Amino acid sequence: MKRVLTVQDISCVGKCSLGVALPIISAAGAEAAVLPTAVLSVHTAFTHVYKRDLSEDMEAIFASWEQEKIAFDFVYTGYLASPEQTGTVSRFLDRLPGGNKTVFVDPVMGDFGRLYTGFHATFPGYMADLCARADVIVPNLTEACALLNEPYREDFTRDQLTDLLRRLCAMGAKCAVLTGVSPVGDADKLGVLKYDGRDGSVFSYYGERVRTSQPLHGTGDVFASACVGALAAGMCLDDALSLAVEFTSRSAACWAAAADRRWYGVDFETALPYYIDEIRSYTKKI
Ligand code: PXL
Repeated sequence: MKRVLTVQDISCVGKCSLGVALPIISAAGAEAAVLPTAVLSVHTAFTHVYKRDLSEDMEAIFASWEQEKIAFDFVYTGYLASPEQTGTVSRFLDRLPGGNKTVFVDPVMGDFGRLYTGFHATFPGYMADLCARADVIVPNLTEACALLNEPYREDFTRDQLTDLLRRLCAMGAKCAVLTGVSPVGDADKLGVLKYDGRDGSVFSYYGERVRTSQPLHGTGDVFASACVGALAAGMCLDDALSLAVEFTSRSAACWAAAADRRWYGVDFETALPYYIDEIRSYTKKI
C-alpha cells in the first residue's frame, strides 16, 4: 500500500483541506499520513476564525519521523499557514528518505482573482519556490497568475493558458495543471488543462459545470485529493486528472441536489461511492 503524506491545515468545520484529503485518500486505498500546518476553527471564508499556526509542531513531528525512519511514496501539499512554511516543507523534502517520491503541490493561495484572507501579496513568490520542486502543480487561474506575477483576467485563450503553464514548468515543475477552466465557447463544461514540461504535450479534460448561485468552497481540495489518491492507486496522471474532474463535478452536483446543503463545502461524501468504484475497477484491471 502506498503511503501519502499530506501537508495542509485542519479546518475543524469547513469540508476542506485535511477534512477532505484524509477520507478521499483513504477511499483510494492508500495510507494517508498528515502533517498539519495550522488548526483553524473554520476555513477563512467564514467570519469568526480562530487560527493556530503549527510551524513549531511541524518541526517536532518531522524530527520524530526521522528517528522512526518513516518514508513516503507521495508528498501532497495544500494550504500552508505562512510564507515561511514553504521553506519548511522544502527542507523536509531534502531530508525525507526514499529516492523517487512524487511531489504534488496545490499552491492554495486564492480564487476569483483574490488571495485568501490572511495571505500577503509576497506569498506567491515563496510558493513559487516550492512549486519549482514539484512533479505536479495544480493551480487555479488566480494562483497561476499570482505565481507568474501576471495580472489576473478571465479571458485568456487556450494558447495563452498553455503558455502560462509552459512558463510555470520553466520555473521548475515537471507538469503544470490549470484547474477550474472551461473550453473556449463552452461555459457549461469545467475541467483542467495540463502541460508536461518534459515533452511539451498538452492534455485537457472537462466535466459538467454545476451552475450555482454562490461560489463553491473546497472544490480545489476535493479535486487535488482525488487526483493524488488516484495516482497512489497506480493511475497515470491523465487518468487521475480525469477521474478527479468527474468526482469534483459529481460532488458539486450532489451538493446542488441536497435539500440541507451547507454554504461552506460540497457533498463529496455522497459522491465517494462513485470514486471508490472507479478506483476499484481500475485496480482490478492492473
Ligand atoms: O480550500 C482551500 C482552503 C484550505 N484551508 C483553509 C482555507 C481554504 C480556502 O479558503 O481557508 C484554511
